[in-house]
Amino acid sequence: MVAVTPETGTSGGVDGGSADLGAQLRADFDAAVAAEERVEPRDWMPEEYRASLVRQMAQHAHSEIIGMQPEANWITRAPSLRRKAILMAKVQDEAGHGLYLYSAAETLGTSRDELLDKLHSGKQKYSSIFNYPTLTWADVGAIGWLVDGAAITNQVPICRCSYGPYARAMVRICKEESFHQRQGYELLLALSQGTEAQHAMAQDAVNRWWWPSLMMFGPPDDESVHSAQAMAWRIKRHSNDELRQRFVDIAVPQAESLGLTLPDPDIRWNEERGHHDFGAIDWAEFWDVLKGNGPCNEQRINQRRKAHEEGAWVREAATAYARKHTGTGREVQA
Ligand code: FAQ
Repeated sequence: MVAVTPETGTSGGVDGGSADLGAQLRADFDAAVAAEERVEPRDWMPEEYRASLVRQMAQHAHSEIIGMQPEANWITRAPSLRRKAILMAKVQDEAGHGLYLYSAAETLGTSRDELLDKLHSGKQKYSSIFNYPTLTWADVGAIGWLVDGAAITNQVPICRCSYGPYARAMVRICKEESFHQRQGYELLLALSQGTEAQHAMAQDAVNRWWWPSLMMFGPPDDESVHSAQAMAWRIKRHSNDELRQRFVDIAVPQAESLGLTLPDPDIRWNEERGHHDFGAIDWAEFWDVLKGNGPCNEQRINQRRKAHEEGAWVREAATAYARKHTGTGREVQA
């Protein structure tokens, strides 16, 4: 991989008169990616590659921190000290994931401040899944089992993403998500095997979270505008539909072990395909949630903006502390 120097410039910014050099850099970049070499922050990369990574990583980071809200809703009402401690640890982990991902995105020349501004102004997205409410304690289990389960299915392949800092951040994130998935499964199993009312609560949560979890993988392949290029650049390794199918195939036997059903009468094993068939997803609902019309979009973003405003004093104190101790006056990122 070619490191960025004043001659090569950054991100496709090869100065006029150097068209040959530009073509060579791009050819070297394409060859290195095809050979499974990792792209590192100081390597030359096409501007579109950089922008595509910032878009996906920012959306991923935003999802982690907004994703703290639905479960945090239950911390004060967890049914036991053990459940409360587990839930607090999980929600803290999600904040940590956001931090790794914002830091990884910063290596592409963007700042956390800038990304948070774009989240707060609605210019960047976060996952559709976090716009649904957590109505009962069983939702904490359903989120762990289904939402974290879908997240792992999607994110394990990103550990092999061509961009080094993103791939490395994903290794630790996936290990933690795996713990999250198991705690959700264990929580749902306890409810499923509990009283009739507890079983019904678990079933109701699974009924509400199943379809939105399938939507997490993004639109069907023929409507996925970014997939082809992201796969060519080895940012994504599998298409949205491939990963969605993988998730369904994993979830079906797990639901059986839990003693719960999935709210889709069309799920059945297809011997010929070697996969489970499943029913049609309501894509109108997905696009509507992305437009801001989900049950909790407004609540989530308002809460996020409020938390940011209320944290201003912490950022100011950290900046003052850094000035005092480094003497450089360097601003601390928000
Ligand atoms: N929600 O062309 P594609 C988690 C947008 S983390 C909202 O297929 P792409 C952990 C997409 O951005 C969950 N928007 O896009 C946790 C694009 O719009 P744009 C987040 C969506 O990037 C658990 C447009 O639709 N995970 O859960 C969604 O190739 C529990 C066209 O789509 C990641 O971000 C959606 N579901 O594929 C935390 C993983 N799907 O940007 C707390 C990394 C699509 O042009 C508690 N990201 N869109 O305006 C990815 O793998 C990909 O970005 C996809 C989308 C698969 C999400």
